[in-house]
Amino acid sequence: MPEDNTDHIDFDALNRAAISPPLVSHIYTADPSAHVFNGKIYIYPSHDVDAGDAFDDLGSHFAMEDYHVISMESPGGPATDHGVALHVKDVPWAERQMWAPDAHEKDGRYFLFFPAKDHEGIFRIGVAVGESPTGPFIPQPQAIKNSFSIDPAVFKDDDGSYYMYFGGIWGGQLQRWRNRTFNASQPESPTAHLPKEDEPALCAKVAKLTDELLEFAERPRDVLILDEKEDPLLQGDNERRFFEASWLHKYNGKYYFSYSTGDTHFICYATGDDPYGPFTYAGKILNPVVGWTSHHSIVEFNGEWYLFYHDSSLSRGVTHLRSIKVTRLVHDENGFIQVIEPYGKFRLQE
Ligand code: FUB
Repeated sequence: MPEDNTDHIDFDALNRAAISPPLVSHIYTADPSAHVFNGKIYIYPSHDVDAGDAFDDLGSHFAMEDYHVISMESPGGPATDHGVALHVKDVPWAERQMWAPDAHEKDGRYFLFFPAKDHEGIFRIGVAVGESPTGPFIPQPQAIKNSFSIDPAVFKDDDGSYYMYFGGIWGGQLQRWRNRTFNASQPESPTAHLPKEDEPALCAKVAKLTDELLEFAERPRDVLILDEKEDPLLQGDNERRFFEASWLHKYNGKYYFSYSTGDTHFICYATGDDPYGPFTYAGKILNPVVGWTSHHSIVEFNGEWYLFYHDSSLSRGVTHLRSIKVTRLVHDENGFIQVIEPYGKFRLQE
């Protein structure tokens, strides 16, 4: 993931125009997965730090070590940091890079789902369990069996089933799992092992979780995204194909799968009639933010919908030092989501 060239940006003007301030500014936070538990908003973000690792296209500069939980009584209100909820040193199977997490609740217990590189440098997804939405969370000794790649997002359907959506290309290693085992062959370039531009794009994955929410109940399946002709999106369709940052929400009986397009910096979505898909591409949700990455969640609170997202405005463009934000999200009368401009009329220019 290359460092942004942000020399041309007037950050004072951009921050004045931004539709949301950072929700917290005493630490850097990113990848906000928001949920409503017991009538209150809990956000499970990455905790960005500057560990001094050089920028590269595999995201080595995202060297996060722990997770904090942030809570809010309402989207406009103050945000409370509940401190360290889980640290990598307490996770036996994990070595580094605590990337985008998510959490869910079942029967009064709370489950933190998180990706990290194991001792072989392979991304896996783990679970840690707590008695409170703010942790602390006790990690399982092993990662979820047969888990791989990054960015878990857990959706609870109306029938009580829980599904995990996950995956990310380039630094997220999804392209190395095309044949069900990790392809360790060189080169380590983030774009090696990807399909060709005119081939179907790599898909995010989805798997139902077991009743205990500690393992996959099935082999992960592809989250297929179709175009308007019902053909799979192609790998070369960079403005629409899946890159990372899966999220699933349900609105008026439809399933909305949203995600980041990575190197084109959009949050997009596709809709379907089943949690497994297929999904049909439906449009953009969020235009590019400052910083290379974009990552979000969508949650309903008191009858309104909200987009939690991040940008690098507080760090004045440092791609791995991001801040979580929130804004209203509107589904129109046909169920389409209105596109959000993160800085109003202020435009990011190349
Ligand atoms: O925060 C590290 C990585 O950056 C996340 O896992 C991706 O989704 C991107 O936001």
